[in-house]
Amino acid sequence: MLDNGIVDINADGFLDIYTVNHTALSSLLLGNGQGTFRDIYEYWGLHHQEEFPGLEDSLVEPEIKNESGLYIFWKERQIHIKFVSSKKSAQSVSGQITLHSPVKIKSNFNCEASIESNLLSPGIKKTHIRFEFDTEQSKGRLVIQPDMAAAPVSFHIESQTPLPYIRIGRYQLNPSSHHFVLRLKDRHGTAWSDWNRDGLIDLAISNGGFRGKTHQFSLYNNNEIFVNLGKKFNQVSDLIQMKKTPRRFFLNKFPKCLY
Ligand SMILES: [Ca+2]
Ligand SMILES: [Ca+2]
Repeated sequence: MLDNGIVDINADGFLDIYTVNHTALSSLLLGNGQGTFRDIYEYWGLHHQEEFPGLEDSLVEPEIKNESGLYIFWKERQIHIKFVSSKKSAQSVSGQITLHSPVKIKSNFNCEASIESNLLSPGIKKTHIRFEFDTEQSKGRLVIQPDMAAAPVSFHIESQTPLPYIRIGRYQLNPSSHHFVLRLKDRHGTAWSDWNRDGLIDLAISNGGFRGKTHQFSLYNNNEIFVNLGKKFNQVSDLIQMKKTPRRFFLNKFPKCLY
């Protein structure tokens, strides 16, 4: 756990707890004043990516009940793509993954995968991975480890794979097209204040600096502000156009930025 906030989130007089830890699953724990807490993170709209709630990194794999599909999820800072099929198929299950990060293929079981990297700028690589699962087999898995877990990950799955077959994150949600982007936040710190003075405490989250290369990820790496609506938080960072930009560099040594 990297940071936490201990505040009365739901204004019932009892202190609650919110935790952040880089790209990992957070907790939003409502206290009852008796020393026990109820985790409501799943329900209050603080997911890393609105399109794919349940994408956050976890130590636990989503439960897969041998239902045929291409399961894509984060586990222990690695992207897992798991192929499950109840019958052999002549149709290939293949695609391409693009990341703005150096990447290692940690394992590929019943899956051919190859890396093609392009140097995007000093220290940042744009990496393409082509993969194809052996559909003669009932199971396969590709595990890749990006150097920067919060860098966006673009998928293009070939169109012969039906969209309901593609299942993303803990909730195994289907994407709306064969091209989709997964984006985890690199959440570092929290601050709580009743920003709009409506009696409900609101939340600001600071995100990491991509090792001093924030300017190359400016579309994805802004800090976040959430307004508390009572039983849900509403992301308003874009509405107030809060942008994170590098301000200063340290003497040409490690390119650390101040924000
Ligand atoms: Ca409370
Ligand atoms: Ca408020």
